[in-house]
Amino acid sequence: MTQPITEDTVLKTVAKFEVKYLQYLDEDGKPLGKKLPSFAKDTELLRKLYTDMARVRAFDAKAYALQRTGKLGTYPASLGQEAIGVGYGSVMRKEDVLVPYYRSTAGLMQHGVTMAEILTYWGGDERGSDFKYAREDLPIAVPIATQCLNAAGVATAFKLRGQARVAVTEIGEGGTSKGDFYEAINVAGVWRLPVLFVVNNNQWAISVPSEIQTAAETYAQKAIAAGIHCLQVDGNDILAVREAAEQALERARRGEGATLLECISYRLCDHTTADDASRYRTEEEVKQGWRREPMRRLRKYLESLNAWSDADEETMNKTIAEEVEAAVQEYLSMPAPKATDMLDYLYAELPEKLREQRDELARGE
Ligand SMILES: Cc1ncc(C[n+]2csc(CCOP(=O)(O)OP(=O)(O)O)c2C)c(N)n1
Repeated sequence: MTQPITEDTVLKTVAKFEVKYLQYLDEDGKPLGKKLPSFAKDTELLRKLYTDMARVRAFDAKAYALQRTGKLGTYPASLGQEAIGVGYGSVMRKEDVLVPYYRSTAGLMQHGVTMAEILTYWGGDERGSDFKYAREDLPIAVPIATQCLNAAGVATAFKLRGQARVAVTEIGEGGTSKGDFYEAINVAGVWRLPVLFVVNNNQWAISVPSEIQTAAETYAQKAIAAGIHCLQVDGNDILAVREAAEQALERARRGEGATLLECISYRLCDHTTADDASRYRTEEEVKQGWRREPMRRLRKYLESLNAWSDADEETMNKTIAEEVEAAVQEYLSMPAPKATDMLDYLYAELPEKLREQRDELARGE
């Protein structure tokens, strides 16, 4: 009979871990403790963060409508998760690089990618990946978790060049099951890379709930195995997301390496326009999700400071509707791309076979 291995015989503890959780505002927008982050005193900034979340929400709704009328391809909305991308995006500098996944609309918009560019991409036109302002941000990744390795690569370049820049990437909690994710956090640890991995834990990977995606208690703790810093935050509390992201960026810029930030949120929408979430989750669960959503929470906090009114809301909605409409018009009125475009940007020099095909296309054969 085997003897269980116990403390009495051979065991000693070689490491202990804990994961910290950050939250400032409760579900009704009331501060939980006394010490808010210092930026929270700046009500103009809080109003901007609120407006930026509203812009993402309005944009998403429009994208949905465009898809339903055949004017856009499959689209993944961020309803209920706006605080994540607005939070980390609002503390990125221009010279930092965002390595987005398909649900990073909020982060992209914060980093200067236009709504028209995002529509162009989801309309199936690669010109949408040619960001005019955020020149060095990578294109949107649809294959799960590949963006994490790309971000580690970008961060390696920053480190080798001795630049104080950070690569920021975002991934769904389901995506953290992929090998690419583990490889990326591992190399980020070993090489002390200036990279921030933001996990959008919206509880669902299409129809797969969190409980059967991992046996770990948190997604944040995956960082511990990689030897990088980690924190779990309330992803619907923009004060928490912004503060945690800012500290992670500062740490990376100081040469102290990577951070994994798990942002706990909830996907209030379908996975994409091709999904019907009512087939795999209950109305009650979604109702619970609405109680915690990020916009209502910040609005209530702003109202408690007398820094937001119904009139502000009305003006904001009107302005945003106009901005979104202008972006839609820009997208819809784009001339079709040339057929040769699909080969022209593929290689520095086209291989012989492709050159022949390109010439054929150019002749319109
Ligand atoms: C390599 C790869 N495998 C499978 C898919 C199909 N797929 C698209 S989204 C998705 C679930 C992702 O869930 P999660 O990572 O939690 O992100 P979320 O969409 O919830 O933000 C899967 C499996 C894919 N896009 N790429």
